[in-house]
Amino acid sequence: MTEKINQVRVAFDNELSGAVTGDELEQVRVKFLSRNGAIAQLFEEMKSVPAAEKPVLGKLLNTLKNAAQGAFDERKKTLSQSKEQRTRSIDLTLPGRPKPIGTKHPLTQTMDEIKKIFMTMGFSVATGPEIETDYYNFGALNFPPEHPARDMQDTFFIAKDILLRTHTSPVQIRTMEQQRPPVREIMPGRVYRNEAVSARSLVSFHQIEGLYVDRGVTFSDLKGTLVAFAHQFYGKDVKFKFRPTFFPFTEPSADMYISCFLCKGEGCRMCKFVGWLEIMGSGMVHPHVLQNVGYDPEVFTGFAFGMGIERIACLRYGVDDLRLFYENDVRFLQQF
Ligand code: 2U9
Repeated sequence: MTEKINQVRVAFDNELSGAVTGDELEQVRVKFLSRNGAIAQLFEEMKSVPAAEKPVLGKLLNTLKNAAQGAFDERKKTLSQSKEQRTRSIDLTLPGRPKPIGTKHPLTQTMDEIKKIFMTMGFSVATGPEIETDYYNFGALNFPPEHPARDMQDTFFIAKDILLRTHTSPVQIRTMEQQRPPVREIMPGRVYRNEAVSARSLVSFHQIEGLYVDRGVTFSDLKGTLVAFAHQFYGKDVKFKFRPTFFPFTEPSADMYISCFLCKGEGCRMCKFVGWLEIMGSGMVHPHVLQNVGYDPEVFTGFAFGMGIERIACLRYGVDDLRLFYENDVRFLQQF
C-alpha cells in the first residue's frame, strides 16, 4: 500500500508539472482528485487494510491528499495569472536543470581520431558500396581463385558473384580505376565476415584501410607514415616493430606492433604477456593489383595498410569483449 501511495504521488507530480492549459489541469484533477480519482481509490482500498496498519497508512494518505490539493490549487493560480505576472515570479538566479547529453559512440570516436591523423598527413577519405562483386573484393586484389577467404564459410555471398565486402579495399580499386596517381586515400567502413559471434569475432565490424600510390613510393615511406601515426595515436613513448607476414594484395607485407602501452613492454594481460600489441597490417601494393587498375608497376609503386577499428578501440579503452560495442547498453556507452 505504501508503494502504491508513492506511485500515485510521483504520477501526480509528473502530470501536474506537465499541465500547462486549463484543459490539461482539469484532466489532472479528474484523474487524481475527483470522487473517482486515484486518491479516492486509495481511500477505498484503505478499508481492506489490516487495522494495525491503518493509523500509519491513513496519515500517509491524508498527507498525500492535502499536498496534492495544495499543489493543484497553487498550479491553477499560477496558470491563471497573466503571462507578465508569471514571468515576474520566475527566479532567474536559480541554476538551470542539467540535461543529460549523449556522447559519440566509442567506435565513432576511435574512427574519427584515426581519420583526423591521416587527413593532417594529406590523405583524403573515400567510401564505397558494402555490397560488392567478387572481382572488386577478391579478383582485382590478387586473391587466387582457390583462396580460402573466397569460401562461403568466410564470406557472405548474396548471389554467385555478389557478396558483402570482407574488407574496404574494393573502394580503392574503384578509385584507382577512375583516377591517375598520386592516390593518397583512407577508406573507413563496415565490413562483413561469416564467423561465429564471440568475444573476439563479429560478423560485421569496421576497418580503416589506407593507400598511397605514386612514383617512387618506398617501404621507408610506409614505415615513416605508420610510425608517425602510431606516435600521434598511442603517444611519443611507444616503441614499434614490423614483422613479415603475407597478404595476397601486398608484397612484401608486414604486421606492425607497438610496445604495450599498459605495461610498457614488461608483459601483462592486455598484451598476453608478450609486451607487444599488433595494431595493423601493411605492405607494398602488389604489382598485379597495380596492373589490374591500369597502373604500370614499373612506373608506380605504393604502400597500403589496414586496421580493425573494434580491435583498436578494445586496446585503447581496455574492453575485452567486442560484442559490448553493439549491445548499446547505456551503462557501457556512458563511460566514453
Ligand atoms: C589496395 C591494395 C592493398 C590494405 C591492407 C591490411 C594490410 C590488413 C587487416 C587489418 C585487420 C584487415 O581488419 S583486419 O582484419 N588488414 O592487414 N590491409 S594492407 O591493402 C590494400 C588496400 C587497397 C588497392
